[in-house]
This record gives sequence, C-alpha cells and structure tokens, in this order.
Amino acid sequence: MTETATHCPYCAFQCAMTLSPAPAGSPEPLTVDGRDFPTNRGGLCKKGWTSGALLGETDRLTAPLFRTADGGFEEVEWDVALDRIAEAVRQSREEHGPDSVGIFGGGGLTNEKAYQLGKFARLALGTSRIDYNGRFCMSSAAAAANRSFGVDRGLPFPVEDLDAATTVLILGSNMADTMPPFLSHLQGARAAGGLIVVDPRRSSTARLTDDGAGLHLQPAPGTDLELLLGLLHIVIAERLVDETFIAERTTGYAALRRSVAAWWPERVQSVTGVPTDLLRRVARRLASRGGTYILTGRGVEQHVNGTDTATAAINLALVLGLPGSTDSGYGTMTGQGNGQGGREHGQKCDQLPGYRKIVDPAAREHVARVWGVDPAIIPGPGLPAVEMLASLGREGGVRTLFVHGANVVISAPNAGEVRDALTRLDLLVVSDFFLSETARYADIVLPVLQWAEEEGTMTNLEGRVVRRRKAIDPPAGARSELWILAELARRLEAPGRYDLDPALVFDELARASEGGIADYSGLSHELLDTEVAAYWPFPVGSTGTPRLFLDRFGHADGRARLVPVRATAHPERPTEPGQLTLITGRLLEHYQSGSQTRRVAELADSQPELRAEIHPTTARDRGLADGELITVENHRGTVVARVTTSTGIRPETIFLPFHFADDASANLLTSDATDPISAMPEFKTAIVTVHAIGAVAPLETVGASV
Ligand SMILES: Nc1nc2c(c(=O)[nH]1)N[C@H]1C(S)=C(S)[C@@H](COP(=O)(O)OP(=O)(O)OC[C@H]3O[C@@H](n4cnc5c(=O)[nH]c(N)nc54)[C@H](O)[C@@H]3O)O[C@H]1N2
Ligand SMILES: Nc1nc2c(c(=O)[nH]1)N[C@H]1C(S)=C(S)[C@@H](COP(=O)(O)OP(=O)(O)OC[C@H]3O[C@@H](n4cnc5c(=O)[nH]c(N)nc54)[C@H](O)[C@@H]3O)O[C@H]1N2
Ligand code: SF4
Ligand SMILES: [Mo]
Repeated sequence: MTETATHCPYCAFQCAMTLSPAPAGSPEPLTVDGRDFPTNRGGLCKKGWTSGALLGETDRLTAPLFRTADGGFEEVEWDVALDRIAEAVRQSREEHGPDSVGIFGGGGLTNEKAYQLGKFARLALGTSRIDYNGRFCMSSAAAAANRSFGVDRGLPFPVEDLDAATTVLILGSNMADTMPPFLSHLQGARAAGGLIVVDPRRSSTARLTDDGAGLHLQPAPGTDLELLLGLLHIVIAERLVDETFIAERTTGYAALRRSVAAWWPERVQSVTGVPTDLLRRVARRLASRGGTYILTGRGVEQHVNGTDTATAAINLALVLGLPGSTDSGYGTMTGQGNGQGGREHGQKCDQLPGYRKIVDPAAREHVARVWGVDPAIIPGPGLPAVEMLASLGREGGVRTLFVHGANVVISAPNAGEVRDALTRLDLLVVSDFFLSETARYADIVLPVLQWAEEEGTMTNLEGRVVRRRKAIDPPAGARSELWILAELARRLEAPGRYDLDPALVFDELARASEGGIADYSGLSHELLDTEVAAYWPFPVGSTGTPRLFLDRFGHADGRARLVPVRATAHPERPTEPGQLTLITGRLLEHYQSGSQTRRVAELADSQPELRAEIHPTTARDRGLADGELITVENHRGTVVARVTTSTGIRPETIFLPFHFADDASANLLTSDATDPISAMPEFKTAIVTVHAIGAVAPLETVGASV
C-alpha cells in the first residue's frame, strides 16, 4: 500500500491527512500524518492524530446481528438479515401505511450516502419520514441563513480570509476544543487585540482573549438574543451602521430599527449580566475598522430561540455591512464531518437534493426526472428529528426505524424518553461499525464500512467539497451502505437506480443538484482528485464560488433581509433556591456521543468519566468538594458526575459534556422543547439541582463503558 491523501473522520474542519502503512509491530495498520491544506495547514487535533486506532484491533462489528430472546445478539448471514428487513418493511407498509417506516440519518455520512439515503426513503420505502442528527446541530443557523441571505453555507468565505481579520466576534463556539487547528486563523485578530468571545464559561477559546488579545463576555446562559439586540441598539443609536450597504443591499431596516429601540444597554445588562461599558466597547470595536467577522456556534443556536438568535447575529453583521465584502463577513461553524453536505442532498425531512424544497413543484419535477420516476410518487415533507423520535411506536407514528450514522440514545434531548421510545418499535435496524448505545436497542444491527475503508466526498465548513479516499480493506463481513441500500431497494422492487460505486452516485447527485442552491453539477470524483478548490455552487463550466454574496444575496431581489426578532420568555430559568442552569457542550478529547472516541485508549484515558464544572462558591454553598461524586437531577432524569470546580463558570451555572453513556448521559436532563422555526431542541440550558452522593468508594469510571 502507498500513501493515501484523505481527510479526518470527525469534525467539519475536515483536516487533510495522509495515511501510510504503519511500521511492523505497530498495533494500528496505518500511520496518520497531518497534510498541508489551506484549512488545517498540516495540523491535526488529538482526535485526528489518534484516528488510526479505530482501524486496528477493536470490537468492530463484522457480521449482521439479530436480537435473541434472552436480549443478546447472534450473528446471521447477510441474505437472512436483508430478507427479514425487506419482509418487515413490506408488512409495516401494508398494515400501517408507508409513513410507518422511518429513517434517522447522520451528518457524518458522505455526500453519496446522504443522497442515496434520501432517495431510498422516498422511492424504496415511499416514506416522508426521514430526518437526521444534523437537526440537532446546524438547523437553527441554517434556518436563519436561509431566511436572511436566501442561502445557507456555513462560512460563505474561505477560512483563510480570517487570517487578515482584526476583530472576530465569536458567539457560543469553543473552537479551541472543537476545531483546534482553526485557531491559526485567529492569530491576526488576537494580535490586534480583537478576539471577542461570548460564552457563560471561560472556555478554552475564551481564555485566548487574555493578555490584551481581546474580551470575554460572560452572559447568563440563553440570553444571547438580548445581548445581540443590545449591540444592535448601540450601533444604531451611535450611528455606527453602514448606511450605504443597508440602502443598497438589504431590506427591512426601518422595522429592525424599531425592534431594537427599547434594548438600551442598562436593560441588556440587567438581563444578561454583561456590563454596559463592555457592551459599548464591543459595539464600537465591531464598527471601528475593516477586517471584522462575526461567527456563531452551537452555544447560541441550540436553544428554543436559536433561529432568532442566529438571525440577530446576522442582523448585526448586515447593519455593519460585513457580509459581501472580501475582508469581513458573517459565518456559522458547521459541526459534523459532513455537517454541510449532509444538509444538502435530501436526508432532511423537507428537502430534495441540491438544497431544494420538497414542496416546490419545479424541484420535484427536476429530481423526479433524474430519478426516472413520476414526481407524484415523491412523498411530501416528513417530521423533524425530535418529533419523529417522539412518534416512535405511537398511533400514526414510525414503527420500523432505520438508523444510519447517529447515536440518539446519547445525543437526542430528553434521552430517557428516547430510550423508552425505541423499545416501542416493531423493528429497529441500526447500521454502524460499533455496537453503539443505540445499536444495543436494535432488533437487527448491520455492520458497515468506516472512513478509510471506502471512497466518497465530504463538504467542509466552508462549503468546499473534499475527497475521502480508501486506504485499507474493510474487515470481511462488513458492507458498504450503498450496497445495503441497493440490496434492500432490489428486494422491495423499488424504482430508480442504486449504484454501488460512489463515483457514479456522485455523478447522479451532481445532476440532481443542478440548478439548485447547492449546485454540484460541475463536480465529479475525477475533478476532485485534482485537488481543485471546490466551493459550491459549482455549476457545469464554472470554477466554483469561494465567496458568496460579493454581488448579491440569494433572494430573488438579490438583497439580504433584515428580520426583526423578539426576545420572548425563555422556558427554563431557575425559579427556586438551589436550582442551577445546566449548560452542555464538548471536550477536546471526545467526539459527540463518544461511540468512536471512547474506544480510543489515549482519548478515553485522558477524559475517562463525566465531570461537572461548577463554580467553587456554588460547590462550597452545597458542601461539595473537588473530585466528589454528585447527582445532577431534574424531573426528566438523574446523572452521576464528579465535581470539578472552576472560577471560570458563572456561579448559577453548571457545565456537563454530553459524550458519556448510561447514567452519565447529560441528555437525560435536557428538554425536548424545540425552536418553532428550525425544530432545534433546547440542548444548551436546563434547570437542575445537585446533590452529594454521600460516602461512595471511588467508582469505576462513570459512563465510560463502550
Ligand atoms: N472535540 C470535539 N470537537 C467537535 C465535536 C465534538 O463532539 N468534540 N463535535 C463537532 C460538532 S458536530 C459540532 S456541532 C461542533 C460544536 O462546536 P461548538 O459550538 O464549539 O461546541 P459546544 O461545546 O457544543 O458549544 C460551544 C460553547 O457554547 C457554550 N454555551 C453553552 N450555553 C451557551 C449559551 O447559552 N450562550 C453562549 N454564548 N454560549 C453557550 C459552551 O460553554 C461551549 O463552550 O464541534 C465539532 N467538533
Ligand atoms: N446535550 C447536548 N446534546 C447534543 C449536543 C450538545 O451540544 N449538547 N450536540 C448535538 C449535535 S451538534 C450533534 S451533531 C449530535 C451528534 O450526535 P450523534 O448522533 O450521537 O453523533 P455521533 O456520536 O457522531 O454518532 C454517530 C454514530 O454513527 C456511527 N457512524 C459514523 N460514521 C458512520 C457512517 O458512515 N455510517 C454509519 N451507519 N454509521 C456511522 C458512529 O460509530 C456513531 O455510533 O449531538 C447532539 N446532542
Ligand atoms: S479538528 Fe476536526 S477534522 Fe481536524 S483533526 Fe480534529 S477532529 Fe479531525
Ligand atoms: Mo453538531
């Protein structure tokens, strides 16, 4: 085997890496090295460096599994598994209609798999019930960008543009832990003293503002919308806005202006806790010179008002005239490996490929033509993720569920309810390469290929399509998802083609996307193999679009919309003494549900268990010591964690990462209330109390079972 140029299996930064044969005696078959690329510049984070571990000796699944009567699993032949699934689908459709069968997809799937999954749902299952874990990730930012700009591409500019920035406002993103190589692009802003981080915690990213590098604003959790309304108020009141840009490139300024009139700084301070002088300093800094960017992350988006909060951030960027220039801008940090592409090719309940709306007759016609079917057979919109999960096993709900690339038992909100919901299903089929916590609930588990074992493409946080390449043969017994979908489609006598070669699936995807917002029609695996800078839209004959919005926005009139948004009552705020606001997020060492990274010894050893970050005063008031085991509780559930005190967190707040399993799963506590526009659940705030467990012997690792 020779060297293989590919990209990291994990996050949306999609760092470039080289895989080469490991030296004899190594426990891993491949060595991973960072590869020079404009985004990661040869750098990788700890997860990237250790990603080869999952290609070696692991508890990898290598045969389809059937649940046995005693609750265990037995291995079966592929034909047996696929026949049984096809039969169950047929029966469910006959007895309960096609919408009784559902698919839960993933933003980590390649573009090819995401596309094929959407097509399989609509044509082979005939169901409208498909959605995915990207609903938990990018949906608020996406809804806001679509509403304001008419286009949703995480960063509408190449990441290197940030190098020349002198001011970067980061709202609710902790990229120092979640995309470490990204930090090299913030050096300019730090050197200019212009890195401004908004986070209720002194996160690793907030610490980068120390020593004159910038400012850390520490609002009460869930008050970012008020904070942004306050910043808008100041820039308008102090006439810091870009009037020419507003007049020429936007609509709605008069209404926006009225909507923020009452958000004077003192009022904002009383809601958020951020002092008025700091608010004024930030507003003036944002308006002071060129080279200003505003970036949002999950901290402000994963709330029931996430779309409106992201919209307020966009409004701020627009009145300052940032989007659409070459030295300033607004963007959101995409999360999952294919967080961007995963939302473009049709695995979202309201979408067809090319980022088209499933209710748009012209879109249906175009896609139906590519699929070779009558548009009338393509179902309408389905249910977004949280609603679909709540419907499982209920009257009129999904009774047979396929899961591809998600671990909802850990990652979905109000996870105790999700565990119950999965047991109500007639049939649960989980495709994964490990027996994830969700796969443990399955009736049938299908072993699939991982990252370095197959070809495909991913679309990174800048809307740049990159090639994922095969470097190693998969274990005997595991199969590609394209093959699984094709075999099931054949058994279900589905219309349409189901190619096995990812390059052919890409060609079809490209045609289906032609003329859509995310147009890939000028791209192919062959072209991508030349390492072309493939920013979409990339129509036939073009050279791609590194920067959107230079001349026009995506709406028909070419203008961006200034959309007034209101701060409404937040559903979860502490009301009783002793209550704390739980905020959740990530650690550097673990990826998402931890299904992959808790299996990498080096990562698991450095973050082996759930730790709750609490302010020392809060701990002292409750008689809690560092290292002590506590329960964190509310009416939804109870979680066991170990106390870590830190002066970097607000005293009324507690932080838990969501990477751990069993009774260390933070989502046992979170609410499944959703944003009315994006259907994003409220992951980032929940009301809890904490209690000492009492004299407990040092436990074995909390929640780290794999
Ligand atoms: N190590 C690691 N990296 C990852 C991932 C991972 O699981 N692990 N996942 C990838 C994915 S899918 C995603 S989506 C990204 C997410 O990347 P980020 O958005 O950076 O991740 P989070 O840690 O979820 O949230 C960021 C910050 O929001 C803060 N926060 C919580 N509540 C609030 C609030 O009300 N207001 C504000 N302003 N801030 C708040 C938290 O304290 C946290 O520091 O990371 C990607 N990269
Ligand atoms: N409390 C709280 N909860 C959160 C968040 C938060 O900040 N706080 N963040 C949310 C966000 S932003 C996200 S993105 C979600 C993600 O949450 P999850 O859905 O749990 O994401 P992963 O852990 O990446 O799960 C992916 C699963 O699919 C498998 N897998 C990976 N690649 C493939 C593939 O190609 N095919 C198949 N079939 N399987 C594959 C992996 O082994 C793993 O078991 O969590 C959300 N949940
Ligand atoms: S930053 Fe993201 S893409 Fe880069 S090595 Fe780490 S996990 Fe992989
Ligand atoms: Mo995410």
